[in-house]
Amino acid sequence: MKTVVTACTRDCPGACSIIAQEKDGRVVKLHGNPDHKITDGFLCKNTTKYLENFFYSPQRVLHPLIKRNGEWEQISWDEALDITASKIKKVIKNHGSQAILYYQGFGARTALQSMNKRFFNLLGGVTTTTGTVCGGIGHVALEQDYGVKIPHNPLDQLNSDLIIIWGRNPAVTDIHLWKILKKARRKGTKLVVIDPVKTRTAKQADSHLKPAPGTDHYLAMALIKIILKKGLEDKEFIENYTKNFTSYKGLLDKYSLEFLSKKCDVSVNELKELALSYALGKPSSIVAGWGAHRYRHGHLAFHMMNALAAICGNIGVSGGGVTQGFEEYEFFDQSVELDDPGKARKLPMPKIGRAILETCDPPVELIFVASGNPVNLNPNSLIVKKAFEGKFVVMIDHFLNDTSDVADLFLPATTFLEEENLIGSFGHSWISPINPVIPPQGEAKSEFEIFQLLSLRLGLGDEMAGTPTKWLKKMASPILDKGVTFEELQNGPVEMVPAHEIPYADKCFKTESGLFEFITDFKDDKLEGNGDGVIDENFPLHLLSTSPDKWVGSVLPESEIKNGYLEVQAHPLTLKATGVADGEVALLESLFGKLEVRVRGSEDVRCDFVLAYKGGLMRHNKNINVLTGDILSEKGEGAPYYDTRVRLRNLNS
Ligand SMILES: Nc1nc2c(c(=O)[nH]1)N[C@H]1C(S)=C(S)[C@@H](COP(=O)(O)OP(=O)(O)OC[C@H]3O[C@@H](n4cnc5c(=O)[nH]c(N)nc54)[C@H](O)[C@@H]3O)O[C@H]1N2
Ligand SMILES: Nc1nc2c(c(=O)[nH]1)N[C@H]1C(S)=C(S)[C@@H](COP(=O)(O)OP(=O)(O)OC[C@H]3O[C@@H](n4cnc5c(=O)[nH]c(N)nc54)[C@H](O)[C@@H]3O)O[C@H]1N2
Ligand SMILES: [Mo]
Repeated sequence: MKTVVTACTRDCPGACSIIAQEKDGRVVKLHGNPDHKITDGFLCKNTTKYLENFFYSPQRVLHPLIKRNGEWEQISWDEALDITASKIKKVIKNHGSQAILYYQGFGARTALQSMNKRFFNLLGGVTTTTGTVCGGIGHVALEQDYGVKIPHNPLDQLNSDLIIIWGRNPAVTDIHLWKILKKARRKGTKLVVIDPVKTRTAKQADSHLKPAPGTDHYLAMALIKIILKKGLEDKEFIENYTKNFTSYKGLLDKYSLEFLSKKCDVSVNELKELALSYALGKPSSIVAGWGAHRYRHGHLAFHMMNALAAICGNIGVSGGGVTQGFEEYEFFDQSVELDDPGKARKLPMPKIGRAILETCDPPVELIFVASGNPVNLNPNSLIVKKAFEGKFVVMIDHFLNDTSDVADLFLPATTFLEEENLIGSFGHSWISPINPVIPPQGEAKSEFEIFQLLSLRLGLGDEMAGTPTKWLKKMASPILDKGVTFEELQNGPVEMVPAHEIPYADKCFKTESGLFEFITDFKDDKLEGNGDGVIDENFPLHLLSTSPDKWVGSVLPESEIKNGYLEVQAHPLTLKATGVADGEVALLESLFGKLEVRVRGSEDVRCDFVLAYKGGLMRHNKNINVLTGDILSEKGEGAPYYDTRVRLRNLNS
């Protein structure tokens, strides 16, 4: 039995370090690696079952495929690469390199994927995406207020008196963070959840506030008003380290506490209780998730969380702060990607379908998708599908999915058990090695090799030549400069920022003023509706579509892929008002599409929204994104999925 250290590359903050066991040429078991302080020697149930559900699944594609007359046919790598290279040449000759769209999803975020970008830059600059369908909206606020966004090490949460888990469901989406938070609770830390849904996390917390969707900024403003009224603010911090406090107070003065409480639909008593415990916690921390991002004005929620932390002096102290995502490429030298050669064009990821359809001069002719399933996971997926249908689409993936339904060529990729790579994380600051446990299954190739082979066919071979080790060493040079050897990096996970290094501990901020900067104003007349300030009364309910427990993104185990209906949850009063019975199939409609769904009555949700999971397959009529609107957030070029308004109708009405 041989063991190899590798890491999970799936779209999750864990990026777990794994010890894989190999016997007779087969990977037989995956264990968590105890040499990682955050992922700490255990794996989620999805990864524990990775071998049977995904790696050795008969559904995994192990040979290049081409679609002929609507059917997939196996072809050789030579043929697949020749076809791809000649398409690239032809499109560049007839329309220029901008007519190629490179779409990189979030299915894996490894270091060597920078080489994909290098390849497309070497072509002369292609069309890529700007903005994101993941975070982004709140990041703008964090960067504006602090200068740069720096989260606290998850282990620093153990030093908190009180933790607000804000728009995040770590019991499902980040089990290692959840384990740390539960440990903090056992030591006496109070856990408060702010979420419109009574999630698995909320059920195990000390208290739970259930605001109306998209109203977190009002909620935070209410907390701040109460704290200021009681004189519990940290005057020293405000005076010495912040800018715009007077204007910010002026902004607060425009709203009464009763108004704010009504807006977020949380009682003044509950607000007072949380305000006091947050202000008296020495320190208190905010662990924010992706829920509050997914609104057109999601940046305001983050501005106000930041303001709350600043008012109480909870910035720059151990156990404090506002922690959101980490940057997975932060520690790598990304100059291998090369600079934009000047001709690169960018289309907004949250509106990718519409943008492709509207783009001309030159129009998009060839689309390359790597580790993404935009036809499933991007908003308004019917428009995305329509836009992709007219183009030649090449994709690199492990499985056929909704995007492969509109693809022409499928190139099978290796996984983290078959390739050499490195990976950062969006949940902590560790870098983990990815090492091949066994040779690639079937004819799968790493993305790195695929782009090398294409570059040889396009006369760019010299620019992409070399082993993965050569390029990884170059990308890891900032890490090697810190005294870590490359061998250490290959042998096991490395912590880049220790828990005792506290963000903004010197109280110096990278803003222009060098101070923490409060937001000074916002207009709340256009915050509602489908992005235009107008609420169409025909579509009274928000549509929330969150991360499922049983799968990650849109990669479902076979047991979850079945016919039937997408299940959604609605409050019993919503069912009563719409004449839909618990368990019944009903029609869910938005301005963008309609879907038959099975409705479950649940007290865990509020009356003003319907709750579903992301990632169900379109071909089984379970893709929630046929309903979501492809609008852009006010800031940050993000996707405000949860602003989509829907109505629920009895099928017989
Ligand atoms: N309605 C709704 N939609 C959402 C969200 C939501 O909350 N609600 N969440 C959004 C968020 S947060 C995100 S990040 C996006 C994710 O959106 P995507 O990144 O587009 O989707 P995923 O399903 O995570 O992954 C895409 C593909 O990557 C493939 N893949 C996995 N590993 C590898 C690999 O090593 N190599 C290659 N080549 N392929 C690989 C998988 O098989 C999968 O088909 O979805 C967004 N969409
Ligand atoms: N098992 C599993 N784990 C995953 C993923 C997965 O698909 N499956 N996806 C991964 C990805 S790509 C990401 S980005 C992360 C996301 O990680 P999380 O942010 O933890 O998860 P989400 O389910 O996207 O949304 C978080 C919560 O926000 C709440 N919410 C919705 N609207 C509001 C609001 O207006 N205010 C507040 N306060 N809360 C609101 C939702 O009810 C939900 O419980 O998870 C990752 N982990
Ligand atoms: Mo995400």
